[in-house]
Amino acid sequence: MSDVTETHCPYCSLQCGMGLAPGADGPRIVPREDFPVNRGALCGKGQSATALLAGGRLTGPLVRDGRGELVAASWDEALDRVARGLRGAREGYGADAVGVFGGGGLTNEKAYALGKFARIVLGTSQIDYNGRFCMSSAAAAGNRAFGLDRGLPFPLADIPKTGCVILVGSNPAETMPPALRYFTELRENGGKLVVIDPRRTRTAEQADLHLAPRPGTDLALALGLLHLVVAQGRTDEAYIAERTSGWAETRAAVMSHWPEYVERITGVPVPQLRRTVELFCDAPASMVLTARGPEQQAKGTDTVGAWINLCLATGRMGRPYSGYGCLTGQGNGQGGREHGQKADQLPGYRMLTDPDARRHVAGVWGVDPDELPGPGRSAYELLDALGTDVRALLLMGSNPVVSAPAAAHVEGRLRSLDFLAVADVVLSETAALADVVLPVTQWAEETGTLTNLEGRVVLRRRAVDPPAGVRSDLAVLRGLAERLAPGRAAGFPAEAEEVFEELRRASAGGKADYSGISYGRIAAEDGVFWPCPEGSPGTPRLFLDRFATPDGRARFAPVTHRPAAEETDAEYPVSFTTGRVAAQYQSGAQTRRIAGLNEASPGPYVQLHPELAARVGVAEGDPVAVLSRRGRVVAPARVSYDIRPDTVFMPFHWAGEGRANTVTNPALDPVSGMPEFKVCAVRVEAAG
Ligand SMILES: Nc1nc2c(c(=O)[nH]1)N[C@H]1C(S)=C(S)[C@@H](COP(=O)(O)OP(=O)(O)OC[C@H]3O[C@@H](n4cnc5c(=O)[nH]c(N)nc54)[C@H](O)[C@@H]3O)O[C@H]1N2
Ligand SMILES: Nc1nc2c(c(=O)[nH]1)N[C@H]1C(S)=C(S)[C@@H](COP(=O)(O)OP(=O)(O)OC[C@H]3O[C@@H](n4cnc5c(=O)[nH]c(N)nc54)[C@H](O)[C@@H]3O)O[C@H]1N2
Ligand code: SF4
Ligand SMILES: [Mo]
Repeated sequence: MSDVTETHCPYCSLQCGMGLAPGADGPRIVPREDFPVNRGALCGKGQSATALLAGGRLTGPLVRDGRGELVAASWDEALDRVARGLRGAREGYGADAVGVFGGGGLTNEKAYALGKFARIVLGTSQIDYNGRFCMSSAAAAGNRAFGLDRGLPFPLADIPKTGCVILVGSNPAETMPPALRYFTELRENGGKLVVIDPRRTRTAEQADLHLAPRPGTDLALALGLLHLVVAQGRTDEAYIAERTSGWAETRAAVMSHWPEYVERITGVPVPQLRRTVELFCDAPASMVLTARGPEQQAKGTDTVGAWINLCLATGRMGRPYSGYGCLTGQGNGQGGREHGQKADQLPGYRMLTDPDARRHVAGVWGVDPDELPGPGRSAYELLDALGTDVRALLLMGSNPVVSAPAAAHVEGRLRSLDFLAVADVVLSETAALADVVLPVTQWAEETGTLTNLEGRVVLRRRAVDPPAGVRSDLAVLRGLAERLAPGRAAGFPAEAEEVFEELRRASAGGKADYSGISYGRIAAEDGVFWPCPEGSPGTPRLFLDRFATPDGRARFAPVTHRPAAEETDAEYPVSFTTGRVAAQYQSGAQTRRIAGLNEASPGPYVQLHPELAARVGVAEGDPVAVLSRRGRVVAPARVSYDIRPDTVFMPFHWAGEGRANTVTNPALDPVSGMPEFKVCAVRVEAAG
């Protein structure tokens, strides 16, 4: 028997396979060359992930004392305090005065248990999670067009086999380095890569063609490309007739988006639009992949809809090596949105408003369907309501003080709560505001499943023992259920596989059907793709025969361009956009505590073009202030030709003076609730 435990990285949605073997100073990472997604490769974050098992993490519960300090406490004391805080809000103001905020990094089992806990222990409708900030627009557009939302409708291994990929607002060279290989292989096979990003990123450097639109204009860009497709007679009329609905209205909507008009909106020259259409349509098969660039906009759902339109009109959806896909982000960005921590959702991607869904899930939970609350608010709306009608919050797996839009406002809302409990691995900026901090086990210390960006359900296995003072999220929910609804505590087992077995039943017959998946099968098959009803082999490729809509046809979205929620003007003349760097993860709560990653990326910066830098009077490394209607941040200038002169970029991984989200606009997409992280209007000044 080998002493290597096969498990997965704690961070992003690639869920790279890795092995852990016992070493002299804690576990040692050994590559899993046979795991198909990453074939042994790991990025710097994955390679250093064991560091946080040893140090920099929480090792015991903390409660706020009479002097306002967080001090060590026993688990009983901490859980009693949380139960009191949540019960107090409920008794004083009603069940909806208690909020729950989850995360897309939580395992399927945790996401499932958290949703169940909110609905049948707390009885609140006020639950949502950080996935709203991540891929909710792509999810909404996918549901609208295909009747189903799975990030990629095919495995990553299909990418090298297509002829052309348009990668829209995605920077895998930094955000999923081991996946870059699929794009390299595509080009080695003669396929073409088009990258659309206002910045010339390390990903854009690899492209055959790089389009650099003004932030927030992807909707116009996609419509402009489809206009050219129609004008050049390159639509696939047989496919449109056989497999889609709604083309006539969409075609009409597209016709007003002339190339010259689109060039004016986006700043992308007409010849580049034409070249993109050529590359996309000349290839026998092609793909459009979006990530946060086009999605994190107040029109993200319509924007993704427009990219899907392009795939449908050219007959490139539900055919081999073709189609639209969204690259999800967090470790369980996919599964976390399927099992009920979303405001409107029940397990198996069922909807809370559907009477059959309520009956089925209430049956599994052993409660009356009428007892289940209705849909609650989306994530930002929930954060915005803290301290007003939501008086107490249980937060598990997110750090909104750094990652929410208009973060200074959100921080104020969190401070105005009557009671805040945070379950986390580390003392994040948000945990530091809590009345009670519950320290939880991490990836390698616990078992659970996650669903990666391909829809592949993988099994993270426990490889090491946690420190004595920490408990798993599942044990935390169990402990709280015992205190708040003892008769229901048995429905909250601390053992992950037991939760998964119930999740299988709850998801059976739903869109995200996991009933045929078991821990044993996942281990034997390198993961299993949902939908997977009992007896099914799983579904690596979706929609080859029909779409998941009632009539089996994909629906076009008749969308037209609209401006960003906040356009530039004389007072705020520059576009502001945000994103990621390779060595830091999200709010940085975990990665800022790892020495090697901090050396690689020690702090925030403002990327700006030499022309803008000269106008403002700053040189490389000088402090620059970025001001919006929400607030002001300061960080060193990074002067670079790799960005449009009318745009500045900041990574959002840091707190304090360089917190990018102090500046961002919380304008929400009306369908998905996605905030406009990728564009707002700012003024840039020298801060020296
Ligand atoms: N190193 C690292 N990796 C990560 C993460 C991390 O925090 N750090 N997070 C994970 C998560 S949760 C996610 S969601 C993914 C995100 O993965 P990505 O979507 O690849 O990451 P971002 O950097 O947010 O955005 C991608 C690109 O969008 C561009 N962009 C900005 N505005 C616009 C616009 O208006 N239009 C277009 N077309 N592009 C625009 C930015 O310049 C940026 O290069 O990464 C995952 N992987
Ligand atoms: N300006 C700007 N803002 C953004 C974005 C952007 O592109 N620009 N991107 C948005 C996106 S896509 C995302 S996904 C969000 C993410 O932002 P956050 O939701 O803040 O994500 P993380 O920083 O990963 O926070 C996860 C927290 O949970 C803890 N944690 C990790 N695993 C577990 C666990 O198993 N249990 C518990 N209880 N805790 C755990 C971590 O230590 C950390 O404190 O940020 C969004 N914010
Ligand atoms: S790409 Fe993502 S899953 Fe893979 S090692 Fe890096 S952070 Fe981990
Ligand atoms: Mo994300």
